Amino acid sequence: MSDTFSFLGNANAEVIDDLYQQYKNAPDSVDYGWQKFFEGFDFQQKNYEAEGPIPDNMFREFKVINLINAYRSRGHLFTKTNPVRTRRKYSPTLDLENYGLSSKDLSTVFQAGEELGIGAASLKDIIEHLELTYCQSIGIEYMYIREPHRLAWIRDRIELKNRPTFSKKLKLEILKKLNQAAVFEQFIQKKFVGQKRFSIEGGESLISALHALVERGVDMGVEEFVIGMAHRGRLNTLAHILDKPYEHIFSEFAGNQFDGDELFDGDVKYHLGYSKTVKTKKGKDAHITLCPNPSHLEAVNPVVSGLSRSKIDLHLHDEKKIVPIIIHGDAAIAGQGVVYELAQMAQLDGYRAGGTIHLVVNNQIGFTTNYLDARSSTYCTDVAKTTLCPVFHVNSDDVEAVIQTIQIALDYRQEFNRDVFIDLLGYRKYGHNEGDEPKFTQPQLYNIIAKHPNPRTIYLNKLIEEGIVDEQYGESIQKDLGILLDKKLEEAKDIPHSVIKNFLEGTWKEFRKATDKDFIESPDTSFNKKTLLELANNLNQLPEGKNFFRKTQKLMADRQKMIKNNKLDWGMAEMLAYASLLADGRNIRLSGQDVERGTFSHRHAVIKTEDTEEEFIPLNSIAKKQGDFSIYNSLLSEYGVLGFDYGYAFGSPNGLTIWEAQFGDFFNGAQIMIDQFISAAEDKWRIMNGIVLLLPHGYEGMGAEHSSGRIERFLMQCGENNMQICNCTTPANFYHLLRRQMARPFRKPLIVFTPKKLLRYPKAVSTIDELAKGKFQEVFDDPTADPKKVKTVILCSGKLYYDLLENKEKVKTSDDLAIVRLEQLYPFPEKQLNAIVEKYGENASYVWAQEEPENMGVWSYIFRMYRKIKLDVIAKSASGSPAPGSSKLFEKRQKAIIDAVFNYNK
Ligand SMILES: Cc1ncc(C[n+]2csc(CCOP(=O)(O)OP(=O)(O)O)c2C)c(N)n1
Ligand SMILES: [Mg+2]
Repeated sequence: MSDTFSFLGNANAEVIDDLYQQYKNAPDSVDYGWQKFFEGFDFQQKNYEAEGPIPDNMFREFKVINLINAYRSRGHLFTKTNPVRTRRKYSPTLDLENYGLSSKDLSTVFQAGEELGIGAASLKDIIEHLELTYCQSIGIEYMYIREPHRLAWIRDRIELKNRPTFSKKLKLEILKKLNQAAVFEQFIQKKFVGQKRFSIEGGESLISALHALVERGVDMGVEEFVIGMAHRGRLNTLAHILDKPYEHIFSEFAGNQFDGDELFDGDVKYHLGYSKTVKTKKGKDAHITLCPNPSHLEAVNPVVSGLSRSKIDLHLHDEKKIVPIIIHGDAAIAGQGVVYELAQMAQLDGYRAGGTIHLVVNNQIGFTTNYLDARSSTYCTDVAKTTLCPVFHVNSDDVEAVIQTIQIALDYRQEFNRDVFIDLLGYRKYGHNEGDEPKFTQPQLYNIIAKHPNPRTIYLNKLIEEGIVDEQYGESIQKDLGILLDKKLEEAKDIPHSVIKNFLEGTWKEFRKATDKDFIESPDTSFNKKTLLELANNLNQLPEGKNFFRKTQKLMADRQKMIKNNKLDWGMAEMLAYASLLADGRNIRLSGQDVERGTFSHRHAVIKTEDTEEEFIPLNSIAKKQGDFSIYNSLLSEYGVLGFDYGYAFGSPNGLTIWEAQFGDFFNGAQIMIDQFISAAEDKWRIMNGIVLLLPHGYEGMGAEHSSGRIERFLMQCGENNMQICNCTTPANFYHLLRRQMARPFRKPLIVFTPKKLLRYPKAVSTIDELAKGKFQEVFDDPTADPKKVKTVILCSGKLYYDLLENKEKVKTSDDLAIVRLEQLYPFPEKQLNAIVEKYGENASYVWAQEEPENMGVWSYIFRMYRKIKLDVIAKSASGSPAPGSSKLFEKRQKAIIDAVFNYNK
């Protein structure tokens, strides 16, 4: 660095110096203000000795520049954004003295005003401009943005255009929306005393913000909005943004059971999803989807992103036509790690959704916990900085500032397709819910809040002062809405059952709910053999004229050989399942850690050229007309990524959406998605989802981790056909299972425990006929057992079968043993098992064998599910961890299981 500006003595010198060098090379490449500034600097330099002292006025110009930059980067710390509390004190302040200036300089005219676009101006005017821009109701954090054009976009937008004018018409509209937000809450407060509604009072301008977002968005070409939000303000959002009829909301308050279905458990009113096409004031359509939301805060976020992405991929084909909106609480956004996971996903190829608008309903409290105990960071939004997203902190009592912020944020999002955060600083009028007493924990604050006028009153008074409306107007809009709400409450009394309107109704209209009968047997999933062979051939061709790694060429040759020898391994069957679905026009999305190659190097769905690392995806060139195959190595997250793919599957019921865990164990990082969504969504929200989870599972002496995908946890959560749990032993069965997922007129989550050892195990192969014909087999009987000789029927699942088979083939005296495999654990294949029992008779002994400890695996589940026979168990003894660390100990225990099986009844 040259030291032209080193006298400034801090980081700014370096920045200005760089800028100066840039100016020297190409004057037009720097902002106009800086051009003028450097022109002046050069002029001064020419007129003084080059080595001579910097003239005092020049020196002061730099100090003013320093001050301007201080406002830009620290101004947000000194705003008037908190409606009910004085802010914490930060230093250094923006006082002149901290920048080497004093009140004596206030009337001096500085060239540095050019930098702000106001031309040469007195220091007083410069400061006034800075105060108005950076220190009123909006605080802006953006100076850390590294791309100069994004930074300049925000700076110009706020410094040059930060004086919005709202027309009288718009002001009346803003008042109307605030009136709706406030009066609706007050009405419910009166009519449903003490009932939980998680009022938005104190943050009513959220509704104004969302309304402005939709109106402006549609004007800019946005067609859809996908919203994820928690409890706070949800009913108000449903009523005033998604136009959910008041009478339906009131009917739910009355506690009516949901329509029709006794088996459908439903959920509390502030969790249900909803979607609707609403009309904007210009008569244009806006399709808005509010995702159903579990209590588990922030869990819905990746679902919103995934759903939005599926809409982009499948029908919008343009990130600018959809806006994902996530509404956070201040405590939740700071405390929940999934927020960080999603922030990291936002710009990744496989997980981007065009930039999310994050709105924080910052009421400065989480349940009873003060913000000082809720985070270490200054702001609850500080996670935004990890990915250098701009953050706006706005006083939510100043509704015009809120709307102005929304406009900038939306424009920024549409320009750059990046995430943007808006921190709406308000308060919570009541306790956490309406039955809660906040004065137990925040007596002082709630004394202040009790006296604080609501945002509607504040805005009404502002408009009265401006002469736009009078007091009577305010009273009349309040009264009119009250009359309407009374009428709707009466109408609600005539609704016998609450109506649950399926969110994503249109997307799912061709699917029906599954019944018990659907699971008795699997549908035919055969596929024309000739076409399958053609697909297999196309799949294993490398493109001409490209340079591939020798081992890759061998891999393709080996796969060709597999087809010739009619012995298809696991990876091949998986690829053919995909190829056959793609050839039928289905889209497939597969995501997870290292899925492109496959953790165990068995998939190779993405092949790279050796010299340029160019990607080749064979599955995308298997047929002239085919569906899209998308595969993405994910970031190292389970919760966020599974949530995203689950959301994607919501939007893509006609495509196959798969998430694979690196090892089955690691799904537990995404346990929340399984508990809150995958296992329970249909029962709570009456929505289906066809997500597939591939969880590598099996005991191979790798230690306590990497062995178990925790089958027991999934089985424990099964009921009412909520999901399918399978553990296949043949490539063909896995192939049919994947095809089955698309073959039925309904969708159910599918959890597949996938093998590791079997990926290369010589006996775990299938023929092309086994793929081309038939269907998924829930149970495999022992193909060699003679029922007349069998005394013991071993029931098992997964890879243990092959360990037992090896031994059976070794031990000649095992004719009295049948080894039966359960390939599907849930829905429970009762009919198929009954046939087994009928075949081997009631006198045979039935034993469940598993390699997991007795307190894990399938044992306690099958013991509960199949009570018609006496069932014994062979398993390792109960244990705290799934498997031992020592491979010797593992082998010993594994042998003990096998010995116990073969010595049973002897
Ligand atoms: C993951 C999770 N942990 C705990 C809770 C229980 N809980 C419900 S609301 C709430 C406070 C949330 O505070 P904040 O995010 O600021 O939202 P607010 O209620 O203030 O709008 C808590 C702790 C929850 N729902 N989810
Ligand atoms: Mg809060």
